[in-house]
Amino acid sequence: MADMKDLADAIIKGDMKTAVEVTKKALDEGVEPQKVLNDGLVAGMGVIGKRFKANEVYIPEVLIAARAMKSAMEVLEPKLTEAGVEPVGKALIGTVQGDLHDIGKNLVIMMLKGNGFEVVDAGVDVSPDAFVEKARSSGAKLIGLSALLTTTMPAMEKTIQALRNAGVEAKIMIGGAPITQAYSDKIQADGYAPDAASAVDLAMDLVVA
Ligand code: B1M
Repeated sequence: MADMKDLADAIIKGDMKTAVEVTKKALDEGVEPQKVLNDGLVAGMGVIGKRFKANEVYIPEVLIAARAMKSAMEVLEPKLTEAGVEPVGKALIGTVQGDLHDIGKNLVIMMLKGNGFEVVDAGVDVSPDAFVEKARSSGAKLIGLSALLTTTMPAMEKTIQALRNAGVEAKIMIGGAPITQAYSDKIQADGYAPDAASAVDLAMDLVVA
């Protein structure tokens, strides 16, 4: 039987092959996709995050862990999205200019898709102008900005200003490890979510309720 601890360990070791195999096995055995995500993938990445912070591992180890997580997420994503039937809304989600972190953003996207949203992934290092252009071309009713670096937080404010100045009326939510509710209030986002699950609740409140 697939063990979520084995999956978390595979992510920690950056063992892509095992991470994909255990993810597939767990899904074949009927383990809830949400459990695979939280107890396996996110748990493993959380350990890497703590070790990186404590200087116990370095960027190469983090990169191979991220690569293992991404491969396993490719297996998991269709199962998470299967839960959604009719799209409940269209969202545009990206990581702001100067910031290349995409694991959290991708989780938010998966969770939104899993809860019935149609999502356009704007990618990483997205400039304010590019957000405006993608907001217009997609017609998304919800725009999500992610930032993981304190140095890229100001790009969120610039992006919000650019969107408002361009007359984009979509609701804007923000998130990422350094973001707080106070910062969200300060830059006049429509909402802040501390994690991917809360992002879904917030998205529902902003565009569905
Ligand atoms: Co980076 N990095 N990194 N990194 N990295 C952090 C963020 C850092 C805290 C590590 C540390 O020093 N302790 C630190 C930032 C310090 C700061 O600004 N205060 C840091 C640094 C400094 C850097 C570099 C500058 C390192 C260097 O080159 N010297 C560099 C910057 C590159 C750039 O972006 N320009 C860099 C590079 C990298 C890698 C490329 C090696 C890799 C990214 C790989 C990738 O994303 N594809 C990486 C990683 C993996 C991390 C850590 C270890 C893990 C981040 C992560 O994926 N967490 C991180 C340390 C840590 O977090 N402890 C670190 C797991 C993920 C699920 O969580 O993204 O927070 P998170 O997302 C959560 C919530 O925040 C929320 O939901 C998610 C799921 O629950 N959320 C949202 C996120 N976005 C949201 C959007 C929403 C709503 C909720 O609405 C739209």
